[in-house]
Amino acid sequence: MSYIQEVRNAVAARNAGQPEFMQAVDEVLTTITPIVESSDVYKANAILERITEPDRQIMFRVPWTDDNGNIRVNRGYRVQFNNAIGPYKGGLRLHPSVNLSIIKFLGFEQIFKNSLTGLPIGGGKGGSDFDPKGKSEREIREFCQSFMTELARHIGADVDVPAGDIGVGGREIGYMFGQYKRLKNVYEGVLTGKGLPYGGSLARTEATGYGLVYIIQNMLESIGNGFKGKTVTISGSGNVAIYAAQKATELGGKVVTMSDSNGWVYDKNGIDLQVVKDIKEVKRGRIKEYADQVSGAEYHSDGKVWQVKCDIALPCATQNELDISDAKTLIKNGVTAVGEGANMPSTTDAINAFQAAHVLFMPAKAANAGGVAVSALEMSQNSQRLSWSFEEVDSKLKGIMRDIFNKTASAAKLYATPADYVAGANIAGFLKVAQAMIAQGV
Ligand code: NDP
Ligand code: 2IT
Repeated sequence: MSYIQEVRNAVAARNAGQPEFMQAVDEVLTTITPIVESSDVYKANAILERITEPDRQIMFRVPWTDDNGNIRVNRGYRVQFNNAIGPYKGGLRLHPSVNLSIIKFLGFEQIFKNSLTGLPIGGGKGGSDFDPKGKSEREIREFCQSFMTELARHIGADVDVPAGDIGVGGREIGYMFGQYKRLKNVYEGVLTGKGLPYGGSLARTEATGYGLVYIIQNMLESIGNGFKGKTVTISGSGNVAIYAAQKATELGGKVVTMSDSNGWVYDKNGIDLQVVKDIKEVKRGRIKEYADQVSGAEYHSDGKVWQVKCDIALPCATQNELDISDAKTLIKNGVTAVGEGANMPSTTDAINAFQAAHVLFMPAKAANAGGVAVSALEMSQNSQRLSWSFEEVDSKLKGIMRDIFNKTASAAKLYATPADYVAGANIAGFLKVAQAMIAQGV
């Protein structure tokens, strides 16, 4: 049995009942085979065994009281996966589906994504099975404070720097930052995605969506193409989806769909983002309201946005939201490019189908790295006690996404198949972390 197969089996045995984590591990192990088999150094240093086992996995009780005075308990997580190239860095997710498997898949992917950014950040992730939907401001605040009361002892500006993810935006980061400061009496860049008056970076809100569109533009330009005149379908209507839609529209694309967990909207005239922002960022409402406000727009509570004919598909909601039958529909309808704004939104079968059909496919680790890259720029600004202009951060983001595209494309060409960006991103991300781990000893 090959070294990779042995490690794979051992990881599966040790992590039974963690399908999302195994899905992420399998994808990486399969695609880095040419590197691992090219030298004994990886086996001799047990790099695969070490990179698949988190440095530590923290699970804790988060008690809070609801507006009726009942005491409620959720489970909090922080998985500190790998700090070979920098402090642990990765978001916090608040969603009822959160469990150890999901946090570990996200933390594992973050190692390679953060490496690809070229910035000094390790991989981590956290969150809770708390459901923010329908909670009052006071309940959100109390939950965030209670969550941070435990998390504070495990993090720090040079140790582990959390940020937002599903269910965590500026409001939640603000409450968590306030609680950290109260407990530690230290003013430091311990979280990113902060508000602008207290150390946040301009362009962090836009960064993941903008970065996604920048790298897809780079990928399309490599075949003499671009967003101009293209029909774009987007899933989700949160932070990533909204700013991907904004930049895709600015570059001349027509975004015709957005969704949330209840349903999706189709607007043949192109989504009016002001309406979406008002529903989602101001009123915290449902995407259904878009069709009530915009004439000609359709709302569907069944099916998915992937049934709409498009040139470019950008899944920006959640893991495994695009499966093999969605991929087949997209291919049949002539999709030319897919970019993953969400983490692991495409199932393994769907990725294989896109690649077999020669659809340009940019995986999450490369495609959505703009968010964490600007988080690392926020850390730099905090350390320097300076803040950069929007234009400065945005232009750095563009450069970083271009660099990620070049690294991913050249690793694919050198070690795998040209335009196999899944292999390219995994290999390029892995090599830097593995070299750092080897240099630092066991
Ligand atoms: P938000 O909470 O802002 O938005 C999430 C969106 O996805 C909402 O429209 C939500 O709908 C939908 N969604 C979430 N879970 C599900 C589900 N189980 N089924 C259907 N729809 C769902 O999160 P973000 O935009 O920040 O994150 C979206 C994705 O992007 C995630 O995969 C995240 O990990 C990834 N990502 C985020 C980054 C960031 O900087 N924020 C950086 C890199 C990746 P509803 O409101 O109904 O739940
Ligand atoms: O998945 C991700 O990269 C994020 N949610 C952003 C992490 C960060 O630290 O900004």
